[in-house]
Amino acid sequence: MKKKFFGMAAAGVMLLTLAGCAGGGTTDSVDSAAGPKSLDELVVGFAQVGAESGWRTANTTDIQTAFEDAGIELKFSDAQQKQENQIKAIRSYIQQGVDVIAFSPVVETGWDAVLNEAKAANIPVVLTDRAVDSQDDSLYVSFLGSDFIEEGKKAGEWVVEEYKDSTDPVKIIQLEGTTGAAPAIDRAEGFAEVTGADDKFEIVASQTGDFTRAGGKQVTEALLKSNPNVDLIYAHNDDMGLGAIEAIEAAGLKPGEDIKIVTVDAVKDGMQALADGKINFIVECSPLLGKQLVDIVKQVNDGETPEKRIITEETTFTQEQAIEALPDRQY
Ligand code: GYE
Repeated sequence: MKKKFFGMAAAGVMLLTLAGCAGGGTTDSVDSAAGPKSLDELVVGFAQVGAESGWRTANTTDIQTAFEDAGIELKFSDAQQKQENQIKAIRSYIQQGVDVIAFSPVVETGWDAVLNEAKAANIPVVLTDRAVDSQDDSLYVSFLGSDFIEEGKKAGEWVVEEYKDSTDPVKIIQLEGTTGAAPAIDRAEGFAEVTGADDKFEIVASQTGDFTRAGGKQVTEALLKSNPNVDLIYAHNDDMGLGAIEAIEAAGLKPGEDIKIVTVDAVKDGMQALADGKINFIVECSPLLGKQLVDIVKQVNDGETPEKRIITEETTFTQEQAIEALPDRQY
């Protein structure tokens, strides 16, 4: 065991040395002169956002399972929703000389420095789930995840349809995801684009609940006091919607009836609330990215160029559809 570890470490040093000889820092793919490694020699470092939601937990499990099934070693770190922790984890993966780094950036901006360090070390980076806002797209080999603007639009389209016969103003509270995170920015944008076409739709308050249940509850409690006549809550994820349900019930109102709720994700707890009529509509966002991430790692290892942008396929759910889908829902 010890011997094998030493052998692997020595191979890692050799790879780094070779990369150095090849003039590392100028390419964004693995040094092909070293040839593909066998899968049990590969080491991938994954820097996860945290464990803020049901979606995130399902995403972590799916990624860990996929790498285990593929027989590829996965180093895992949880940044507890802090960018500085994620940067530290990425730097440590660079130092350890992993073969590929994958991460889900907690916020969009502020990654260029650390991604340039990975590039200089010739370690390919894969973005999973969330995007970075960088001018330089040579800093990552592929971005695998959902189209969050599209998700926001789908939420908005349901709202437009639901209130199509109403001439009264529709007062909306928006529970935003983590400030500066791609899904928070884009889900707000897509929703505003669709509902903004008719000025009867009024976003009367919009605040972050940080993608957590506790955050959604707390923000809703406070916002219901200043906006007692709200018609609908648009939450950027199920967990915040589930928190909002608690706050609405505590205020003596009926979620799904007195105040309608639209969310994004479609995790089991959200789907149950939709089936129970407490949420009215959910836009799906799939956390099952593990197998596709493994495929990207294999392609990079084989010296192939993965697709730069891989968009996850997703659907939407009404109450009837949730009741039908629930028994087979994996997460
Ligand atoms: O919707 C939310 C999670 O980045 C798509 O992060 C992900 C989002 C997901 O906390 O529940």
